Amino acid sequence: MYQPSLRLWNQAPTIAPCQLEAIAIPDGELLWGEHFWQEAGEDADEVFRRLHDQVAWRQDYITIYGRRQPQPRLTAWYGDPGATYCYSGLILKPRPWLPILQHLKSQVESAAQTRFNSVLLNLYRTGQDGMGWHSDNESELGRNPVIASLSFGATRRFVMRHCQRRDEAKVELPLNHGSLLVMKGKTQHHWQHQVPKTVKPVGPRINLTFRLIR
Ligand SMILES: O=C(O)CCC(=O)C(=O)O
Ligand SMILES: [Mn+2]
Repeated sequence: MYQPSLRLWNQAPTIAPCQLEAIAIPDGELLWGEHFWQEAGEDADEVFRRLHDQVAWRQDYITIYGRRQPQPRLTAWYGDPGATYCYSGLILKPRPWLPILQHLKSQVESAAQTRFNSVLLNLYRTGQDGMGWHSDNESELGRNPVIASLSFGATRRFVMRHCQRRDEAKVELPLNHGSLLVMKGKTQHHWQHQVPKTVKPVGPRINLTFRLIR
């Protein structure tokens, strides 16, 4: 699964406060909880089912090189009133919080020791759904945003590359059922990330990225 040129998540992790492991990368800060949701004593399968059934999933369209095409995944945007988010030419007005999302938010806030007011959800239906290279660096996220990424369902590869130093080894994390990855500090200035498509048969995956819209 891993390529030798990649820096792996489990190289010399150190335990940080809030029981997440710090992963050392240049020009960025990552915290990782491989079994975050299970360690919180919660049922990850049940969360997947509830999110799958209760979230108002939508198919958005984006224009790439003049061609309008469906995003290769379903999405949803929830948050406090006024937490409007613009990315890839889309303007997302928040839906009001569902109880399940409020519960997830409070658990993640206590682990990441910060406050969030919104969440972007992605549903990757099959391996043909994915997300291309990008940074979460929209102006409404502020200068050094904390992005907390919670995953349920099938494990997908999450790959990071340094934007300025292409000789820097890529970082790859298998974002598995119940895992939490927090990206903070200067990470969004210096790194891009993606969830590559795969021809391997994989089941559905739901990812939530909690954010603070300023
Ligand atoms: O699905 C993931 O793990 C990544 C999602 C992501 O990068 C985003 O929503 O901006
Ligand atoms: Mn992102």
